[in-house]
Amino acid sequence: MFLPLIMRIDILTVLPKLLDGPFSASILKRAQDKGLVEIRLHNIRDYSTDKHKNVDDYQYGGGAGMVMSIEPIVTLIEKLKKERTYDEIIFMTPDGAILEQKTCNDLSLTKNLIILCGHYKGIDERIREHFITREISIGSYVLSGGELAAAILTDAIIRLLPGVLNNETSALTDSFQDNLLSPPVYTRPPEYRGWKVPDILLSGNFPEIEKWREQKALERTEKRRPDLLDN
Ligand code: 6GU
Repeated sequence: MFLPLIMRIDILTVLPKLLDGPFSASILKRAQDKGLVEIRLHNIRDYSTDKHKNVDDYQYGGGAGMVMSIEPIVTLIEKLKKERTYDEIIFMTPDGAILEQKTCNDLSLTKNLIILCGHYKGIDERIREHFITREISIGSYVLSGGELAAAILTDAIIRLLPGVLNNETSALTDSFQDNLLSPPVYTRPPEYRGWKVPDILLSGNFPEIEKWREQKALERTEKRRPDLLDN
């Protein structure tokens, strides 16, 4: 079956090397090989007009930490925008909205995304004001840069695209899609060191197995993530 290109993601970074790995193996690689998604890494430094190829500078008002400069980033964004229309220009930053499955679902329905990876003390605020449409954090802790966060966001989006996962239903049964954690799973052997697989899973009684799974998913969610059940 022929599946057309669904999505294009342009990632803007000062450390493209950090992102070579995550996109060159397993599901993300296969999705690109199948032509379902095109991921392009752009080195912001290539757009610096500075004689030392600097992409950051001291912050106005003083204070520790360099700030990513406006010019190279805007040059790059405007070059990309000439070639296609972007649904979102996302900035990866610890002060963004915490990433949730719902956001990944929404973004998986878009066509063209730019993801800008932050670094140093931050980026010139004018980039955020005039270009960024969405700011995303992957959790309440600080990373050295936005690259690893961008890889996580990209992974979470791409695995939702039709044709990416072998079993198309499997993304639908993920933890979080129904606000429940997944139930425990087992494979062979049925007994290992006396540790047995629950009898129900070997029973062949599929309606009962389904009930058991729902029960376990609910128990696990109540115990570990009661916040998911609140809404
Ligand atoms: Cl998106 N960037 C950085 N630098 N740190 C983070 C983050 C992003 N999300 C959580 N911590």
